[in-house]
Formats: sequence, structure tokens, C-alpha cells
Amino acid sequence: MMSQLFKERWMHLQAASNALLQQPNEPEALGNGIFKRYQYPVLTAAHTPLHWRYDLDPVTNPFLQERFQINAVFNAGAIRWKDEYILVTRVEAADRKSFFAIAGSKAGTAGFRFREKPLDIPELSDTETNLYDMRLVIHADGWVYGLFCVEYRNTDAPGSDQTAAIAQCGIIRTRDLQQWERLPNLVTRSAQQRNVVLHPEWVNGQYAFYTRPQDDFIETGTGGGIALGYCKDITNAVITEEFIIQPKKYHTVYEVKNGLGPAPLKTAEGWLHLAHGVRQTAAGLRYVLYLFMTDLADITRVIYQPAGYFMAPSGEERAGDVPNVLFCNGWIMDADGTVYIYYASADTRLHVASSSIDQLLDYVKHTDADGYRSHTSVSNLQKIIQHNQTLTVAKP
Ligand code: M1P
Repeated sequence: MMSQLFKERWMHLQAASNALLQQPNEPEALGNGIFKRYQYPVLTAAHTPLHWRYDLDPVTNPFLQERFQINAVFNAGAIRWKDEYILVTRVEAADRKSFFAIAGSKAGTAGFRFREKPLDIPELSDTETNLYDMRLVIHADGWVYGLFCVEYRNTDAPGSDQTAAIAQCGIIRTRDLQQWERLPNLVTRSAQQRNVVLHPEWVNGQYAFYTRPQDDFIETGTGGGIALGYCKDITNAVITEEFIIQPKKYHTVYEVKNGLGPAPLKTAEGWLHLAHGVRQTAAGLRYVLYLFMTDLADITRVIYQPAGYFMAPSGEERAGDVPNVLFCNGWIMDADGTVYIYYASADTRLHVASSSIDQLLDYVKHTDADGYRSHTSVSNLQKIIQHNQTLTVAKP
């Protein structure tokens, strides 16, 4: 027998959920000419289906309580699949465990709906504790790959330390986004791997992986920097050598560490990369997003890298579980050159920003590179001011 309380709660829950799922999402009017943010996050914990969070049986759940609380939805891999924008999101439950769930939208900037059930990734061992941050790639071999972080407790740590962890790269693949096959984890010489991304094309007949070798779970130690490694067989992926192509560097936005975001976009001018950079501040780590471009023929060669960040936390994006963090592991380029950037803020929610490949190329090619000194920054600024002073056209 359904109580009045149950009935009313159910009615209100459905109304709130429907309103959220149908909420339009407008881009900002002006932006900075490089990208536009949108009004609302595209996915949050509140977007997860009611039938995940609530036991809807009035007998077993008379107060209609949340039986499975979701803490956050963030860091999503992204691909265009048929007529949909597909996100494989990181969903973090109240128990801190993350898992993956697919959400799709026809618009790309609003209307994302989760599929009926989350992804159930088979375990390789029961020491795997946490899975997160999937990078989706449609590879030239015909498979769709998902590379993600698998986290284990570091059993070398003393029992008094229940925080020490080891991160490695897990791999799944599919041909239809329905059936997923788990492959063995990537093997490298590095003690820790996070932010591993598969390059979408063959390189000399091999799979190319962007890695981020590091010594410790949080600190990169002697490792650090975005690296490249190759292997012939992805069903038993072993990388024997990693080459750093983007090292961390003093007094930059990636002085502590960096990591590749989504797989690079192929453009006429080179491979466009989006990465996150981490710097130290008195308030803790600050994660921002930056862009760089590598040569089409030689993917180890960085040919453009604008100084500083491309996007940094702004306004409400600063607040959440891990403040001052923007993170992105998914973007989609449409056939008309529109680019949707799915970025998360504060490890809490997922947003979208839009741009175009022409705008992003203009940004990477015509924004000065970092000169690594205040003096060089002032010179770059002077160039712009002096150029503007020579203009004969009417200035505002
Ligand atoms: O908390 C910020 C981010 O920290 C990690 O990223 P990185 O490995 O570069 O430090 C990841 O755990 C990521 O999920 C998280 O958003």
C-alpha cells in the first residue's frame, strides 16, 4: 500500500527530474572569441536516473529514501556515435567509488540522458578498487577503445597508511557501445600511470599511447610530463619505452604535472591536443586546461603551444569537492568544424563549452608561446599594444 507521503515524494521527484532533463542551455553572449561557455552544467548527480537512486517499491522503501546516493558526475570521455553525442561519464557514488555510465544527447549542449544501466566492467582482480576517467577513441583498427584509470591499494605501504594507492591504465573495447571487452591493463615501466590516451591512428604500424609516467600516486617525482610509447599488440599492450613530449616546467601552469585530456583532433595543420596542467598555490593544487599542437607526420614534435591556460575555473566552477579544478577528457569535433569541449569543474559536475576548429587553430597559432619570464610576457604584450597603435582603422 502506497502512503500519501510516498505518492507526494514520487510526484515531486519526477517533476524535478523532468524539469532538469528538459532544461535548455544557452551559450554565453560574448565569450572571449576562443570558446563559449554554457549557462548550466550538462550533467550533475541530479541528472542520474531516479530508478538508480531510489528503490521505488513502497513496501521496501516506505519513506522513498535514496538507497544509493550519487555524489558527483564529472570527467567524461566523448565520441560522436551515429546521430548522438555520447559521453562515458565518471559517476562517483556516496561511498567514493567511481564507475562509468553512458549518457547521450542529440544536441550536444543539453538534453543528455543516461542509459538504463551503468557500464558493468568486468574485474581483472578483486584488488581493483576504483575505476575512473575514461578516454574514448575510435581507432583506425575499427574498434572503439576506452582507456581508464584503475586504482589499487599500495600493499607496500604500512597498515597505518590507508591512502597509498597505485594507478594503472585499464583498457576496454567495443564495436557497438553495447558489448564491451576488457583487455589486460597496459604494462609500462612506470610505477604509476594516469591519463593514458590512445592515438586514433596507427604510427608505423603500431598503437601509440600518450602516457603520464610518475613515481607516486599524487607526486610525479622523476617522471612527469606527457609521454609517448608504442606497442604492436593492444590485446597484450606492453610499452617498453616512454618518451616525454611535454615535460613539466618551472613557473608554468603545469609545473607540478600535466596529463593529456581527450585523444587529439586531426586538423589540416597538425594534431590538436587538450591537456590539463597543475600548479602549486598557497591554497593547494590548481588544475587548468591548455592546448598544444603536434606535427601531423611526427607526433612527438610540438609545433605550437600558446602560453598559459586555455580555460581556468571561473565563478561557480571553482566550488565543489576538489576546488580550483578544471579537468577534461572528452571533446567532439563535428563535420562542420564545431568543437564541443566537455569539461568538469571541481570534480563535481560536467559542463560544455563550444568553439570551432578555425577558432582553436587561430588561438594555437597566433597566441604567443610562453617565454618563461615576466620580461618576455611584457614584450609579447608590447607587441600587441604597438601594433594596435599603428592601426588606421577607427578604434573603439
Ligand atoms: O582532482 C583533480 C584530478 O586529479 C587527478 O588528475 P591527475 O592524475 O592529473 O592528478 C585525477 O584523479 C582526476 O580524476 C581528477 O579530476
